[in-house]
Amino acid sequence: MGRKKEMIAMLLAGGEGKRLGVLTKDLAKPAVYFGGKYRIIDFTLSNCTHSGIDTVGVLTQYQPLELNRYLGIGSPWGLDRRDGGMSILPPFVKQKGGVWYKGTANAIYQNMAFIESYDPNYVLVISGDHIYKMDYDLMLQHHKKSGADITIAGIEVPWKEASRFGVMHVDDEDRITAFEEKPKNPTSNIASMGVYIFTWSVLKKYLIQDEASRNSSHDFGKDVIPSMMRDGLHLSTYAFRGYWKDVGTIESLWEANMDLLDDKPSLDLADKDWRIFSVSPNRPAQYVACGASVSSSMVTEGCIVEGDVERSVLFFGVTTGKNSIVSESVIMPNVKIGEGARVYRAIIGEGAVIEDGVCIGSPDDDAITVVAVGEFVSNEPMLLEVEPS
Ligand code: ADQ
Ligand code: ADP
Repeated sequence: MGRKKEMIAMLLAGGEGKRLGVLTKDLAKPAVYFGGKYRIIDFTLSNCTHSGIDTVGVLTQYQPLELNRYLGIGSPWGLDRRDGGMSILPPFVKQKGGVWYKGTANAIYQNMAFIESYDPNYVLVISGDHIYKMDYDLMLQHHKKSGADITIAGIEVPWKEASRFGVMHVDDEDRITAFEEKPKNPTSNIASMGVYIFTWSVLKKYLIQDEASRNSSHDFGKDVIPSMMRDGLHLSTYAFRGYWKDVGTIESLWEANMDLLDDKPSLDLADKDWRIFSVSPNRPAQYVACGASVSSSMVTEGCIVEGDVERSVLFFGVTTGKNSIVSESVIMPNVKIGEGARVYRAIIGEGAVIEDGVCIGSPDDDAITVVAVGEFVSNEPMLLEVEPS
C-alpha cells in the first residue's frame, strides 16, 4: 500500500508499433533510439520528473525485454524511490487467468488495484511514443480550475496530418464540444496529444463500464472518450503550444530527428531547466578523421567519421568509411558504413552493416528508406521502402 498521492501517472508503453516496421521487430516503440543520446520514452519520463510526479506505472506488453532492461529501477529519472517511484506493469500479473491488454483503457483497467493503492485524486495517462517537453503540473492546475472530469491536452497540427489523431472542437472556455477519433475527413485540426488527466473517481466508473461493454475495443480514443462525450461529462482541453511530435511512423520519426538539426531547433535539448535524462554508454570521444567532414549533424560518443556527414544524427559507436556520404539520415548505434557507401534520407537500424560502395536511398527521392536492425546490406540490398504520407 502506497502513501496517498494527489496524482500518479500511467505511461502506456505497450503498443505494437507496427508502423515503425523493422525498427520495432524486437523492440518496443518507446525504447527506439532518438536524437543521438536518447530513447523515445526518456521524454515522457523526464517530463514526469520535472512536473513533480513521483509515482509512475509503466504499462508494457509488446517486446518488453530491452525496454525493461533499459528502465531498470528508474534511477536516471529519479524514480528509484520506495515511496512511489517507477513500477513496471506487464499484463498477467494481476491474478490467475489474466489476459493480454486488449486496448489502452483495458490496460489501465487491469491495473486499477495499483492505482487504488495510492488513493489518487487524479490520474495522468500518457504515452511512451511522443517527443515533447511538457509541464503536467500546469495541466493539472487547469484541470482543477475548470472542474472538468477529464482534460485532454490539445495541439494544432497541420490539416493533412489531422486524420492520424483524435481531433476535437472546443469552445471559448476550452470545453470540448465534439471529439472524433482518427476521422477520415477531419473537421478540426486541434489534435488530442493522447495526454489525459482524469478525475480518478470518474475514470474508475468508466473503466468498469467499458470493460463490461461487449462491443468496445477498450481504447480511450475509440471508446471511453466518446462515451464520456455522449453522457455529457465535462471534457476540457489544455492548449499546448510547444513542440510535440507523435513519432509512431517512419516519416515522423525521421522528421523529429531532423528537426533537432535546425539552427534554432524548436525543441531545445540544451535547456538546463528541463534536461532530458537518459542512459548513455561509456564510450571514447567521437573522432573525425583527416579529410572527413561533418556539418549540421549530431555525432555522439564512440563514432569514427572518415567520410562526409551532413544533416544527420549518428548515435554512439557508428563508423563511416573513407569517401562515404551520409546525408539527411538517422544512423542508430553501432552501425558500420563502408568505404564509398552513400546513404540518403534513411533510417539505419542498430548494428546494421552497409558494405563498401552500397547506395541507400537517393538524393532526388522524398521517400525514407529503412534498413532493419542488424541487417547486412551488400550490393543486392533488400530494402523496405516507405512512401511519404
Ligand atoms: P494512437 O497514437 O493510435 O492514438 P494508441 O495505439 O491508442 O495510440 O496508443 C497510445 C499509447 O498506448 C502508445 O504509447 C502505445 O504504445 C500504448 N499502447 C497501445 N496499446 C496498448 C496496450 N494494449 N497496452 C499498453 N499500452 C498500449 C492515441 C489517441 C489519439 C491521439 C493520439 C496522439 O487515441 O486520440 O490523437 O494518441 O498520439
Ligand atoms: P486561432 O485558431 O484562430 O488562431 P486561437 O488560437 O485563439 O485562434 O484558438 C481558438 C480556440 O481554439 C480557442 O478556444 C482555443 O482555446 C482553442 N485552441 C487553440 N489552440 C489549441 C490547442 N493547441 N489545443 C486545444 N485548443 C486550442
